[in-house]
Amino acid sequence: MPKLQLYCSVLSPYARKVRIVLAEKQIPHEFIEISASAPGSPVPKINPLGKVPVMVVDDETVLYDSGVIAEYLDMLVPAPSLLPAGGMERVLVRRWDALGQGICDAAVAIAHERNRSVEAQRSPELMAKQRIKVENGLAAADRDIGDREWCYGNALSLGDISLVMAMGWVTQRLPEIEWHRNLPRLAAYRARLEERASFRATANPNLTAALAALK
Ligand SMILES: N[C@@H](CCC(=O)N[C@@H](CS)C(=O)NCC(=O)O)C(=O)O
Repeated sequence: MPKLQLYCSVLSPYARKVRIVLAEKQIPHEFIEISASAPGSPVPKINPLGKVPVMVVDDETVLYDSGVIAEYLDMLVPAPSLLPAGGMERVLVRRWDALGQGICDAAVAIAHERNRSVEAQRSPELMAKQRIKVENGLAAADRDIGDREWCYGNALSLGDISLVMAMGWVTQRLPEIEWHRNLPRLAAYRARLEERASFRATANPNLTAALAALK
């Protein structure tokens, strides 16, 4: 097994995705809690994009972003498989991954805009535009998953992991988007997955409190 070092912040939803993959596959690794943007952070020296998660393999190969790291881990430890081996099946699971990722990107953009210290610089148009992406993305997930247990096939995949990390972040950071009221079926899918050991182990305490408030 190569030496694996994961640089990430426990608050990062993208890092949570990687941590769930590591937990599902029980892959030994060193966890380095770090903020990407704190003064003096080593992250920009490791990842030219200055973002977490970043994985350093055997002190030489740097991997980013979360999707690439997940793909590498799935190759390194094939069971349980989180990505079909190839063909259209793999493409479709990567598309689910992209949907979760895209919902999360839009939610993070809203939060960044809202956190601008100068109120006059905040753009309500940008926030509204990103909110539509979050809402449409969640509605598409609800429609396409329907009553099925998993977003693709008969087992957990990277698609489920990305979707649930995105739903978790939206619920926790943008509680005004009350998506779970409009999409109870999708909310039940998420609640079931959040009960898995790997999801519970990677939920931050605030998220747990947010979930408890929903019950
Ligand atoms: N597409 C990237 C997104 C990573 C990302 O945006 N991470 C945030 C933390 S949640 C970050 O490091 N932001 C710092 C920055 O953009 O400067 C992935 O999936 O890994």
